Amino acid sequence: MKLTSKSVALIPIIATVATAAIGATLIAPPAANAATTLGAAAQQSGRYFGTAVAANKLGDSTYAGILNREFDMVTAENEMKMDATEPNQGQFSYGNADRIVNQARNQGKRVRGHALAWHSQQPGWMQNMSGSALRNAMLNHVTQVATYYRGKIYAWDVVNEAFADGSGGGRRDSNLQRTGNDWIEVAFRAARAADPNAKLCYNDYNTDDWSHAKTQGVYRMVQDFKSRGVPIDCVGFQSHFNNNSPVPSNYQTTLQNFANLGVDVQITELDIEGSGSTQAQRYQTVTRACLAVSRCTGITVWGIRDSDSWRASGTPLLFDNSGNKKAAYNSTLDALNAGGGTDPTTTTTTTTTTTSNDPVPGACSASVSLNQWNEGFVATIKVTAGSSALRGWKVTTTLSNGTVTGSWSATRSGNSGTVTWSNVDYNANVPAGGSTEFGFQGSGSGAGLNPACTAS
Ligand code: G2I
Repeated sequence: MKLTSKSVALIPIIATVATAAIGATLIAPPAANAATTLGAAAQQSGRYFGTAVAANKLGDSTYAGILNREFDMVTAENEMKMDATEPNQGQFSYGNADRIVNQARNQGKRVRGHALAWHSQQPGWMQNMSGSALRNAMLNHVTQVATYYRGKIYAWDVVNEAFADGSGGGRRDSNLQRTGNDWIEVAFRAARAADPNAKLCYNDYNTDDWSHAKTQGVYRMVQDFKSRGVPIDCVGFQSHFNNNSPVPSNYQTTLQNFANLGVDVQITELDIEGSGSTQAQRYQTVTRACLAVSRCTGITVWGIRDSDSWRASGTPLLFDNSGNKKAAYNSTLDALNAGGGTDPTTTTTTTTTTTSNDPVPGACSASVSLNQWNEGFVATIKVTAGSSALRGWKVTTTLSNGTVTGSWSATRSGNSGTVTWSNVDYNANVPAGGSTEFGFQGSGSGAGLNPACTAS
């Protein structure tokens, strides 16, 4: 039987895993047009495939070779954290972070920023601060770092790991939390003001199982933020898995339920301890879960080779210590090539209305997800390419009784009446059938936006 990417998709996981167990050479040959790298394979459905990068490894030719070949999104593993970027209060240090950002951008890769505010990895001067002095120092940090990298970051982990483990579903105690429960939303507003075009994410671990109290706690926060217009665009699921913390059977449900709140979801620090076919199967399960959720925009693994991992002894990554592809690499690539439904229909919450127009060949369509409350609204516009890729796009919207007060991921002309939006550099290219999003917030009513897209 000749295997095409479609027929591979239909083979039960067990069969794929059995093949993977025997060795990489026996894995079903990819279809003639299948992509041969993780980044290219993810791009087929408009997604990315990224990795964490350490600045001090960029000179390692094996490491840099795999990085440049396989990945199209980069996260600094440690170099953008608070202790690295503001070692002394008011003195910012971007050398190592810049090496990663510049290397990525020179290679045409995008960057996830990690992380603006976190209870951990605080510089010494911040660790013992409290009250308004700490609140102001945190806000200044968010503003300075997001401003410095303005325009260069696809998505920021604005706040990292702010919820407690265990059964309560509440916030983690920390010096930042003790400045007041609103510290997270204030950080998000500061980040939006500093870099209006970056997607702003909340990022955490142990939030993969829908039944866990921590997952529910984060969900309620995101739901609350969306209902009050706090600028949040995405939720990151770190997804550090091992036998004590396995991939939950409801993982896809979790991703979908968060996406249904009107945010993108991203797998931000994936690693799965193990080896051979068991590990390969688990990577495939995670990849398929992302592909099945239209707002799951990409996957990042937390390092390149096993030896690069913070959990090196658990061999949790896609390349072995010598840089060879593991069975988990092949199963992940196969899953990406088999594809998944990037569903251009916007999923909406009860307070949301959706309109869309069908793409015609070579053109594009736009749909709106509107979150309206008494005095204002947040609109997310999804631009979907027709049967040809887009190299640039324009969307017009109508605002009869509202005014735009802020926007992201598009340039704008006008703020009421007919408002015209065009792509920014990083979202000009949309693959055939793929999609990208921009958004805006406004005062008044966002009813009747009626977005119309043209390729430009
Ligand atoms: O702990 C795994 C990840 C959990 N989510 C947030 C991520 O930011 C976190 O990454 C890890 C890095 O992979 C480690 O590399 O964060 C750790 C610190 O929180 C990083 O470890 C640090 C060590 O603590 C330092 O002693 C060391 O100097 O790595 C530094 C550079 O190797």
